[in-house]
Amino acid sequence: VWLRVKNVCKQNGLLIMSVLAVVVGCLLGFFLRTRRLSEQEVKYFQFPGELLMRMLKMLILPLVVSSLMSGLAALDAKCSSRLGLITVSYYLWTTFVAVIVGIVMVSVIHPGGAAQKEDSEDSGKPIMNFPSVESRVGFSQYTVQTKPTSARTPSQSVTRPPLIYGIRDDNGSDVQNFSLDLTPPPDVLVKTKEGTSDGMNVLGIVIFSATMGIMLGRMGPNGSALVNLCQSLNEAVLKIVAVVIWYFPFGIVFLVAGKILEMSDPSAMGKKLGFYAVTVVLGLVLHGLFILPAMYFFITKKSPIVYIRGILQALLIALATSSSSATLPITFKCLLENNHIDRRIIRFVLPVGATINMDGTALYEAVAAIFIAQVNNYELDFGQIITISITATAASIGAAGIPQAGLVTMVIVLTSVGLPTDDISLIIAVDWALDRFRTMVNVMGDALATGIMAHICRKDFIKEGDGHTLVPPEV
Ligand code: DAS
Repeated sequence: VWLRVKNVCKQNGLLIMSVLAVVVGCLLGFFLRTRRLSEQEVKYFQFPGELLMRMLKMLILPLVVSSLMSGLAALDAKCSSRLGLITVSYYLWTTFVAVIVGIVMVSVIHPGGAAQKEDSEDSGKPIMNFPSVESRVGFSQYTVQTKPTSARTPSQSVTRPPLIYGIRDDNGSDVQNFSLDLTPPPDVLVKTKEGTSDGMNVLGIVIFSATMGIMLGRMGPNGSALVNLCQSLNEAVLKIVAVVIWYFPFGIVFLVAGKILEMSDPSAMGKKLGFYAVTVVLGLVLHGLFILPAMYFFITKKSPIVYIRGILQALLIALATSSSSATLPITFKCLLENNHIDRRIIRFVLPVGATINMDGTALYEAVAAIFIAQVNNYELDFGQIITISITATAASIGAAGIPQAGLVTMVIVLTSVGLPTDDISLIIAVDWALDRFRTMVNVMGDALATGIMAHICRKDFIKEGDGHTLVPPEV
């Protein structure tokens, strides 16, 4: 109990400091706007916030690579049974549905304001040119290059070799074969005011890590050395994230104030942020309180209301701590004692869910990415929307069950479609609140999935004794 109290106080301490940081950042930003600072002074002032963004970017790759590889490798070792296969398929399906819900909500509500065809050169905003997509396959530049776009002229050398590519004719003529070229074409790299920031080859890295994780799992003992290395790396990175998170409040003050100094119309942005928060919450409510319970009802033909009542305590801890990992023991206890789910099912489905199943995070990252595109007046094409769907799903799998992990992996989604990652500072002001709601949906998704798997696999076990002790046939 003491540990739980200490943990909740620690989280609330972080919450209170985050809220205070946003308030202080806003007040400071509006105050400094009256002081008419020079551009150089604004730059110096923004540095602590920029430092926070660089910390997040520094953590992205080790966090995603290690959590994907260790999570999927561990999963695969147990995934020999029907339960594992159905569980992973169900998790991927609900995460993708959550992303689609988010995309529909943000496209209908359009919180970033109607796209005006203003010339972004004049507004001092990052200049970004999305490639005119000539390929007719899926999501354009990031997967299959059937024809070099006009931007890919022979003289423009790509800044980094693609992770995976086929053989192609480099003199700018048609591709001889399909090339799986995951390098963002030069014209998609975001050209900020200072120069060209690099667009990370994120999709390739995510695909590589996921594939490697599954392969390592299939290798059994031969792959255990690398799996252990990834697990240690993941734990080390999570400890660094836990330290960085305590820097958040300080960084948030300068990020929020620095953004307010830059904005041409802060009050309009405040309104857009309000609509953005409403869009996220509506999407989370729709997915968490309607779609997921509906899936539970149609599969188990049991009342989701009774089931959800059994996990209310876990949902409240998720709201308080904004950490699905910290909530795990409570969720386990609720499912075992209140919902009478067999512990063998809980022991497998729940930890896997806390690792790879984050519907709330996936929905949130898709909404946030499209909101940032709207705020920057960029019309995303179909290929980029598909890319966002895939990277938001993958980023949520890579996100850890700790506070504001979704903010860290957000960088993946933004860079996969060449959006300015610095605009994360726009949404950071409300992230501490939205994090709690998306964590609740993450926990809800894992708990309902456990009930569904218990129903689907009920025939795989022989009831014995008091009817709750289920013995698998092989025991
Ligand atoms: N707070 C994370 C969790 O614990 C979710 C997120 O940051 O998106 O699930």
